[in-house]
Amino acid sequence: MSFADVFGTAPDGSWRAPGRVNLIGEHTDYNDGVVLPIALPNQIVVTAGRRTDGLVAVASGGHGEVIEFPLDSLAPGSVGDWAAYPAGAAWVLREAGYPIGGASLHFESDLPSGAGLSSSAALLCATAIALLGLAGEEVDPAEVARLAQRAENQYVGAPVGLMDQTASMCCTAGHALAFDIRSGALDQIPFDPEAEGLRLLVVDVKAPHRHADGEYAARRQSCEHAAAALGVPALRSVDYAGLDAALARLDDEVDRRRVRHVVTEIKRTEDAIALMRAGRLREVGPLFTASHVSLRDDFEVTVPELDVAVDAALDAGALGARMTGGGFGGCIIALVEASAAESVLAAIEKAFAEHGFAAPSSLAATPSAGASRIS
Ligand code: GAF
Repeated sequence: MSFADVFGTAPDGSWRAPGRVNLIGEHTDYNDGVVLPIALPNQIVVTAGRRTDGLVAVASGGHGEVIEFPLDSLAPGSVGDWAAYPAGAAWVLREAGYPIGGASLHFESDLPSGAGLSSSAALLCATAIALLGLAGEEVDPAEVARLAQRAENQYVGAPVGLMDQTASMCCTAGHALAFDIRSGALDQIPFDPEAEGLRLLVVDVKAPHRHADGEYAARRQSCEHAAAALGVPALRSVDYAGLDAALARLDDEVDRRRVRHVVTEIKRTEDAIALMRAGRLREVGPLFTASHVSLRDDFEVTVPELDVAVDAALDAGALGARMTGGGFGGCIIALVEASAAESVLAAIEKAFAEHGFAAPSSLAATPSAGASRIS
């Protein structure tokens, strides 16, 4: 069903916000670190029309069910389920003083949800730019990302970092986004694997998310606890060269492993950015693999499906492979020679069948443009 079918009026415009995969720099964003995502071609499209009754009305996909909520009485937690995201976007814009009004919003998506590809951030960002667009407001994309993160933290109650929203808003086609969270610097790094005879595979391992929310919050707490014990504002302040000395000052064995992941991951991300800037993408492969090992053994956010997919990709000749996103399910990425793409995918499928896992699926990893108005 279209916007007109659901709401009986013509829309005033449509906007889009993409999902992302992170090339490297996992669980570093809430430690003031560095991340390197690309936006995907998969996206959420919102078609929107102004309303004069002070309501926001949202409808999703092919069915006509409409959820309505009054703008004036929005408060954290007041709207639940998937509509919490558009409600959170409306709430945060009002809190920040933007003069947004009532709206009818119709969402369509080809971005799988629950696959670790940032469908939540895309939903928040798409809603935010649509509401701002209807109000005639021009807002810097990085600022929209910060507002979307605030909505996810404070309205939805998920303690996520700033990577996903910034990727959805600020990525550009043909580039990976080197985002230094501490300085706020956004650098577009040319990323064109095909030009070097390579391909980036994204494979959804179709694992059900297991305790993802609680485990994510626990990882974040552990990092904050360790930073406080070390007397630094965030783990970014722990120098790679001083890592062993810092670890020796921590009593808690689990915190020590979490810190080792974060500090080594920030170093790997900086190294990957330098290699990509120098046109040496092939050499990034081993950094991907080292990242996965660290996420598996020190940060403990992988699940068997992610580990089996990575191992199968490497055994089949991938230059590097790792889980991407928050973990506990989701996707892996693998950097492969273009000529090996089919055989690496086949090897992952075979390994999944042997382990009795649900069949995985793959997506095109074309580095795409961040959120924008369509019409
Ligand atoms: C999730 C979060 F939303 C991000 O902020 C980030 O922490 C990521 O997990 C791990 O790198 O996607």
